[in-house]
Amino acid sequence: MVDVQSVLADAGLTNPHVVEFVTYWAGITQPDRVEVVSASDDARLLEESLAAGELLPVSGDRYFSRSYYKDTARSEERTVVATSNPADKGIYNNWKPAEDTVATLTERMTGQSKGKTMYVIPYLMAPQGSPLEAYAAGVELTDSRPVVQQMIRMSRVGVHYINELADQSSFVKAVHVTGDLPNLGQGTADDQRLFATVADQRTILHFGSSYGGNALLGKIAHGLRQACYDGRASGKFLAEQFLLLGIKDKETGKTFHVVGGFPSASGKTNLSMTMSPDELGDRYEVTFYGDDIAWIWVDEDGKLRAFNPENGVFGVAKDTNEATNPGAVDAIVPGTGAIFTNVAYNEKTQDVWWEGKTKHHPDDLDGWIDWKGERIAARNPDEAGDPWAHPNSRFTTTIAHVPNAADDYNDPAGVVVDAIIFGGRTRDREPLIRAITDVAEGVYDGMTLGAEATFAAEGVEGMLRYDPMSMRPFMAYEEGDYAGHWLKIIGEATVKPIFAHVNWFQRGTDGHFLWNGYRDNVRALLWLWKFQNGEVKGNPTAVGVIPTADELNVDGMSFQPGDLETLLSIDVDRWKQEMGFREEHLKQFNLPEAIWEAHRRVAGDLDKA
Ligand code: SPV
Ligand code: MN
Repeated sequence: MVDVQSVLADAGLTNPHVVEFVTYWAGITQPDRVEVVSASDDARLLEESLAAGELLPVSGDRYFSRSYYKDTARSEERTVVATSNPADKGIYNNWKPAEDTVATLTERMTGQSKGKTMYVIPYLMAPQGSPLEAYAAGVELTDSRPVVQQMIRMSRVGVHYINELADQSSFVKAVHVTGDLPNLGQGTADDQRLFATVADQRTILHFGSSYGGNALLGKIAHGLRQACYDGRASGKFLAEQFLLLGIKDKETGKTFHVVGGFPSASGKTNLSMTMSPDELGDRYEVTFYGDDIAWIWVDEDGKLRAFNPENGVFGVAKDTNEATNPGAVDAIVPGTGAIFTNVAYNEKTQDVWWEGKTKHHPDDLDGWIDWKGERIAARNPDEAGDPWAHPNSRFTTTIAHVPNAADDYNDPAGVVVDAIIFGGRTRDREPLIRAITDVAEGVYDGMTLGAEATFAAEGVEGMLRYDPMSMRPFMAYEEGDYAGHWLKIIGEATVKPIFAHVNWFQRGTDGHFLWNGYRDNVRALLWLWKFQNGEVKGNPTAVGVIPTADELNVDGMSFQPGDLETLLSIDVDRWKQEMGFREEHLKQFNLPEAIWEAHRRVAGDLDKA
């Protein structure tokens, strides 16, 4: 048995609640060694992983990591939220009773870290000193060294974050056990994996993966699921899967801060890291705060504020290139310490590649191995459906390496939220942007957020896959209560944010995109800023205010005839059909009356249109 108490004491981790927690779980998982880690241990841990072959070197002090081939993404079916209150059961959260869930996981984890090291990761999901600090601290126990290296990039890791806590008992207890990956029955009826956030015990127990959101417990399980629950239990904040960006007007020195929710494959990472279009770059500078999570609260002056609780970016590698996301490309260059997971790797040149990094894969196949470790030269390199990199391959880097990171991204006071936007990939109906000034209508719009199903077979033609607030996989309690909590928090702000819905993905009948997208998306947000400031009036419709063609700055852009008009108008018939789909979707939840009133108001205005 490891003497946990002396290991923690030697590391200066004296918080008695932490000692108790680590001792208890070390007794269950039975590691051979226990080690406390801080960010300053990164270089040594990387050396150890290179020596052990867990990581392979990528040129310029960067790293390649491969996960087990059946362990390459979050598993939503195996993820549950457990509490002692059945009223927390929602449509999406896979609610389970806390007691049974803890018992099952305790049993599954028993003895599973034998022969391994248990790393103790004290972390903070917030800039240090923030008003939400009581909800931000955590200690993750993991038996995977690469998980430590990822956590060091994605959160703030160090013993002092826990020692300096005002309330020493206020930290999330997070336990990650990898398990015997080849023998967990992934995807079968006897799947042993289980990823639980025991929200009312502030305990996260994840068994059976070493990948991303299943294993980096600070990120998704704490930063979203647990924080979603804590935000409502405390009545103090919202935790959302939102990007956070700023647009600075260099003439006035003012910055417009935007948070936004986008269902997957709707361009959230690219928008979060975007830059000004060339024509507007002299005046406007776009700054990066976060690509995946925002915590939002009302400060003592009644201002709505937000920060990104993360310290890094765990971005999808596929299609990341100079044109789609130049900021990301710069953030993973040599010297950044970036980690690449499940991309293709060249054993000779120590280079990495993924689909969309360049138009065509490298011509010289020598040395290349695909994400599963197969030699590319030994197979048909162009074989359809057999990509070099896994479609969910990732890069991990810190915000400090993002070239346009905002100067104040680390400010514990956060920034004032001016706008809340939603945007799902939609091929018709949704205009480029529609502004919503009414809070209930804004929350209603978030609750009806969705994106077109990736495969036609997934649903009815023209019907979205709804993803309320882009929180479908992270909702911690009942969706109607969630909407009510949103109304409460935004209701407390003395200056209301403006809401807006955006869509960069409208297509013509021949399939072409009506809008260029990428950096030009900033133009829609600049219109929103002007609208909020009363500088433009827009064109009011049943579903919000849409820019007129002369209000939207499209200098330097070109359009096919009629496309700009389509982008700046609504298809009333398609909207009426959508209202029927929305009603069915919303009926599943125990919604506050204010949301139904908003729905009826929009429906009534469409009938008059
Ligand atoms: C997501 O899946 O929404 C992510 C990546 O942000 S993961 O951390 O794997 O959940
Ligand atoms: Mn995400």
